[in-house]
Amino acid sequence: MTRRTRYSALALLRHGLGRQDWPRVVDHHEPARSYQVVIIGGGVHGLATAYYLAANHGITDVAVIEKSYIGSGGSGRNTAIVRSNYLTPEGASFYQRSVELYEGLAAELNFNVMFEQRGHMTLAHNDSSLRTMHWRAEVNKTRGIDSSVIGPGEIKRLVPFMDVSANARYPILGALWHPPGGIIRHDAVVWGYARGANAHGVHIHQDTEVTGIDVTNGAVTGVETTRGRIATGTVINCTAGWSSLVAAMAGVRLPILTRPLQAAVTEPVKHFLGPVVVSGTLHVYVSQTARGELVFGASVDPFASYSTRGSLEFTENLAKHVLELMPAIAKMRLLRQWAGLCDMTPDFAPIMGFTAVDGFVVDVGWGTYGFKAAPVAGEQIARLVATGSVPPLIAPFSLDRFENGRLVGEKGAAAVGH
Ligand code: PYC
Repeated sequence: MTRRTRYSALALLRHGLGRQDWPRVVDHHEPARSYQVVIIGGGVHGLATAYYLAANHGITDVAVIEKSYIGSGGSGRNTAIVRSNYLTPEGASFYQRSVELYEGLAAELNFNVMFEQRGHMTLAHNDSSLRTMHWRAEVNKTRGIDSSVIGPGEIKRLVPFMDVSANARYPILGALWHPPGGIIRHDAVVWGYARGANAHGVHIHQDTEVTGIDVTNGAVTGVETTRGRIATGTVINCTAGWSSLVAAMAGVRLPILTRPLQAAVTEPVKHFLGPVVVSGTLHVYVSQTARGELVFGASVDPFASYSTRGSLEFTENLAKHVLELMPAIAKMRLLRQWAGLCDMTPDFAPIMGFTAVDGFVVDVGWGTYGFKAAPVAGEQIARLVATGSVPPLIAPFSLDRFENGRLVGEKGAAAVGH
């Protein structure tokens, strides 16, 4: 790190006693006329990529362009779940690296990201989902991932309030149990990466929108922004929600449909829920935050849209499904609901790598998996840009798989049916 105040107990004491202000986490800069690398999107993917370009490869002449404020998109709207219990060998290895990076992130960034590995439990209410859980567990084990199928007795031990009796309307036959999974403070991850990148000299331009990408003779030459033109030979599209529109600016077509994903949070109550609990059959996942709120999510909305507003239909269905699982919380009040945008690909796997336009790199198509992938995507895309070659961990996720038919079917690892 070139310049930054280390956060520590001593620094806290010094600032408290001296009544000093803390330095800004992100400095303000006027956009330079050119950068070696321009990253579009100041979410956790863009910021992580900028951080690793600087920290791992010494590439610091980098700008992150964000049309709103950092973390205002999917990075601040997800339900903050981290896990690596995926269905495909490619997906499991990739997300496992992300869990490893998350485990070391607070120390790496000197920022408390509050990662709590409380375990991740995916319930099976019928034979076919139990079969998928066994499949996932076996794939996971081949990747060294701690993941196994457990029965109703063990589920009851881990989540005592859960009704595992055979009389339940949707009886619980078993679950995929993944102890390293958990939850994290998503805004802290955004700010930690931003602070790290900023300290290395990366420029983070908020309130700055990319309005065009200049391509000459098949190669990127710059971006047009609401604060002027910036020349560059490398543009990385790290957007979510608008990734296909941004790619179209460079003349690149992406097989993406954007759909909202809604979530909601309750008032805080005393702690009673340890693991993250997921029920695909009931289209719901729930975790309890450190403050005691329950955070719920469901399936993506059944239509393409760029709306980030919540709907009453979502809340009614959510309540119905949650109460099948946890009738005891019927009197809890929901405080807020919101939506984020998910860029869905045909095989539910992301698109990472080079495109037909020289210098235009994509890190997009994250569907409902984006937040948990940010550290590894940032690390690997930075490596791709720095070395000019595709790292093996992300090679399966290239755009040309939709032409050559080598899809990475990851729908079976979705938290809920979509
Ligand atoms: O894949 O774990 C997941 C997830 C939870 C919410 C959205 N995606």
